[in-house]
Amino acid sequence: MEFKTVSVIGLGYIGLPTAAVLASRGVNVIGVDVNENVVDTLKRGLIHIVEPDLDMLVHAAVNTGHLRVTTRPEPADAFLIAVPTPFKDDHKPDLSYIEAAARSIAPVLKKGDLVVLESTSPVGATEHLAARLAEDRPDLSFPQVAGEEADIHVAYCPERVLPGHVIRELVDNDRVIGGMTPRCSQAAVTLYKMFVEGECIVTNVRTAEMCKLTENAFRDVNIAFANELSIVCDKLGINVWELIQLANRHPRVNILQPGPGVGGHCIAVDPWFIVSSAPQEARLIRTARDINDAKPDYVVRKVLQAVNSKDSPTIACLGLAFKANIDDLRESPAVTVVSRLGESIDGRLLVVEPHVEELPASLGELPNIEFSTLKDALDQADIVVLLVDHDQFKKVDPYQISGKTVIDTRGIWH
Ligand code: SAJ
Repeated sequence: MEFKTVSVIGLGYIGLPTAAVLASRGVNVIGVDVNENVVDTLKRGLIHIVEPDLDMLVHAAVNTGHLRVTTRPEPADAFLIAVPTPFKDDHKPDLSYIEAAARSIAPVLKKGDLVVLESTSPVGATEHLAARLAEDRPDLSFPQVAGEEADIHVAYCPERVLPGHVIRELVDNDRVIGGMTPRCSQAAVTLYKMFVEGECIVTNVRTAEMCKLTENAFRDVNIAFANELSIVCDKLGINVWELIQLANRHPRVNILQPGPGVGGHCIAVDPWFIVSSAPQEARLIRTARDINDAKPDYVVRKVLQAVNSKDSPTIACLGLAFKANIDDLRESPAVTVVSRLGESIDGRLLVVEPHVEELPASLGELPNIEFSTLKDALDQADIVVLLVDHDQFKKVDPYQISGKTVIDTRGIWH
């Protein structure tokens, strides 16, 4: 099987780097995104997201002509679907972007094509995708009916890259590949071997879907354990970071770090896909979500207690991103903490986030919240709330915070 042209559907945090890496291997890549602004930006060789080294790679791919971007799918030998899978208000997965991707590629599919779903998805989503494609293309056969003889090969292969290290991890990480039939898996392995140096491990489609959810649920449960420990330790007057360091000296213990909550669009979302598939059974996974989701409010209560003993204090809030050294504020617990503090405190809040240019709109609307430099905030604050462990904050000199009430949710100054 040969893939001369590969189409990547969805040019976001996963689709765009994947398209660019494939193009850098000499493959003709057609990048498709429904957002015209994104397509216009990319056509100019620029990028709309922040990820180290991605700008150079995209610029080169567009300049050499190996990456072409458009809003409408065109024929290709393989289609990689990397669209968002958020959840709805009730925490049930929203598959509408996958369905829209299926509708958009169905008209250009031809016999022999491979379709791979990369979006993090609930178990059964790939079969759902294949069913939608079959509905729109009754002239072609699909694996759910034709098995190994199908005209179209369908597989699931989850992305597992860590934001901030995407380009390296795309190439180095092992890939789990679940085809709807062994031949589908084989086709997908051939495709990924064009740029993946890690191992491509084959399984069935439902196991591959569950594997991705399991990885992120495992991390969520481990962080929930750390977050619960931090609350227990507050009650007992124990330094949780020292405790975890000591416990982790045991050869079979590896506890993650407590924080102000779990953010981003993966770890805080994906475990819900397991819970919604097995609500009675997935009790630990649901509890972990609840514990992590409740952590921002716990931090807010701690700050309010500190405020109580002071006369209209000035509060420095350090960090808004969902984790260290990135500019991504999506689902960030730090933003939740600042916004709740802004609503409930009369005093001034000086917010420092070195990775963005201005406050997000939701915070800018509150009159008592100001965007500040680190120096100004530390000079003026009575209370310092550390929300993100950015490198800049780790370098703060102890004298800059001495005499102030410090609430360090990440344990960088403990
Ligand atoms: N966090 C803690 N304590 C920790 C580790 C993380 O509070 O010890 C918090 C972070 O501050 C952040 C959140 O958890 O708010 C998530 O950060 P993260 O670094 O754990 O994960 P993500 O969301 O950046 O990326 C994860 C990764 N999954 C795993 O490590 C199992 C990545 O490999 C996945 O590709 C990505 O989700 C994804 O796209 O699913």
